[in-house]
Amino acid sequence: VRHEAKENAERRTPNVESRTQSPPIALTIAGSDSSAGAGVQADLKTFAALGVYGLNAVTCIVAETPGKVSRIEAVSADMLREQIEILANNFPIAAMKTGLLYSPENVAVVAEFAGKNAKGIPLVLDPVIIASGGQQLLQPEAIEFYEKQLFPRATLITPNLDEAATLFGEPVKDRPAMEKAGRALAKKYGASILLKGGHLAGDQAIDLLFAGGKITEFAAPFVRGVATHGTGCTYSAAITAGLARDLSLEEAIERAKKFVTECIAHHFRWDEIEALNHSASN
Ligand code: PXL
Repeated sequence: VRHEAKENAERRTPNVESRTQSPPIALTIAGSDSSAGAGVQADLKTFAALGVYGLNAVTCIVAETPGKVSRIEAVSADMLREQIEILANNFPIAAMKTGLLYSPENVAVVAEFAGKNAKGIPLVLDPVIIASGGQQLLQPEAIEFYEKQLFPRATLITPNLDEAATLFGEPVKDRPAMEKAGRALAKKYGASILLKGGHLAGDQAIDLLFAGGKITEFAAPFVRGVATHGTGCTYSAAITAGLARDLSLEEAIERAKKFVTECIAHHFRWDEIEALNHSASN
């Protein structure tokens, strides 16, 4: 009995070593996804899974299930600024990322913070424009604010093929087009670009990193037959977690790619729940 009591006491009071080994801190500035597969929820889960303490500043609230966005409401620019400032003034943020910023006003708030108070902090920018179900998430007027104010401050920008096509102004549908678009975007924004080729045909999901005039390829087996939601959020959050742990950009991407591939292979089967709901209502 005494032995048990001692064990319990130890569990309640961690030893000094584990108390002082505080995890690094990462911040996500993104939207809230009610179905919790994407957005701040995906980011915080990813940070936690990778041993990083996650902070969040919410830009908008999205009522949705995977594939169906029913309503989006913006958080005001003042409220977003307040969240970011209180966090920045009270926590040593080691790395940060942005997801859906939603409005031009919110992009401007983040750009001001990233350019002034957060100058030395690595910034991973996931340029969320359209949901995986095809719905427009970002207000179209926000793209210009992104390009002029925020992209030049990014450590890494992580467009998928559709987002790269929107930014590049031409379709990006094969490997040569990826190389052309990636080079051009890296030069245009003065930032490293991770162009995600996941949606290309083939048995490998291939991403290309354009950094320092060099192209590096990251490949993983493409997991077929799964309906995914939030993979882009999870990927950029995992890269941010790696940077918070002081990994190089290449190493952070390599580990993040493995993590996302693993998450996709073992993901929550939303499509099965949807099928059950359908058969119950018929
Ligand atoms: O997966 C893109 C995405 C990002 N952020 C939020 C979202 C979504 C997709 O629906 O809701 C908040």
